Amino acid sequence: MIPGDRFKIKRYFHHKDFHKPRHSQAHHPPGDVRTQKSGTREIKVVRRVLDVNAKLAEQNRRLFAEKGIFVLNVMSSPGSGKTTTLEKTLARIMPEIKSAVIVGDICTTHDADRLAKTEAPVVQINTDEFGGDCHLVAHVIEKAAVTLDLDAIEFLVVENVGNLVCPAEFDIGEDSRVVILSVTEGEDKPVKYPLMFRECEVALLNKVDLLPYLDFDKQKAIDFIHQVHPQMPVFEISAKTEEGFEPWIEWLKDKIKGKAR
Ligand SMILES: Nc1nc2c(ncn2[C@@H]2O[C@H](COP(=O)(O)OP(=O)(O)OP(=O)(O)O)[C@@H](O)[C@H]2O)c(=O)[nH]1
Ligand SMILES: [Mg+2]
Repeated sequence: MIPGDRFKIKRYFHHKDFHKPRHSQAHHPPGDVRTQKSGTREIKVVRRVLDVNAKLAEQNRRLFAEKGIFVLNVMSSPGSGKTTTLEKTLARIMPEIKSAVIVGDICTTHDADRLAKTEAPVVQINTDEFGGDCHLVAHVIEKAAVTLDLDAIEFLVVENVGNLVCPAEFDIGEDSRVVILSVTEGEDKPVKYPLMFRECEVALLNKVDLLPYLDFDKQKAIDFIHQVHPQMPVFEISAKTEEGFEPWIEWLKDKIKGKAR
């Protein structure tokens, strides 16, 4: 068993058109990598997990390319505003852009319940019963994705598990990655968790409506982002008020249209 073999999913469908019977195309790479421990052996095992994941991510990428689906992986610390940003984003781009969501959490279906109100088909992945993986991996995404009607969507957004570290290490076959940093987290997160900011294409600086009440130095945060990822586009937004949403939505639509069949 590899991390990510351990999950359960719950599907949300609002339109019968989106319904498609699940079929078992699960990949089960050989070997129980979790049982091997310590020293150089552990390093080899970790590398093997990443190698296996990379292969499965490439399979996902080929599948999504075949279907002309643009896949976005949204990552951040817990509570930065991933779900709120997606609720507001989907409300703006649907129904023009046919969208679906995969959402990863350790426990609960709270986020899926919220996102299902957008009328996008939503698949919730929970990792709790099986050890609570703190990130999504490629073959979990594949299992969730094949429950969707991939011929009926052009945009698949994945809300990763709230965590600023591990999700950045796992390719899931996405086209692009977005990191959300909220102004309540402190300016220095990009330099404390550089991999996440290096690996993402765009950063959203969220909760700017709270700036008048905080000591947060916005320019300092942007400078830290550019220290680890020079020229990274940073969109300043409030998912609550939708301030600053236009450039973000424009960026996203361009990306989706660029991938269209
Ligand atoms: N003031 C303000 N609050 C926000 C904003 N965006 C999100 N919030 C609030 O922040 C809290 C967390 O937002 P979520 O969207 O659930 O955050 P999340 O990143 O999806 O959280 P996890 O999935 O648990 O990691 C909620 O109470 C939101 O209402 C914003 O732009 N401004
Ligand atoms: Mg969320």
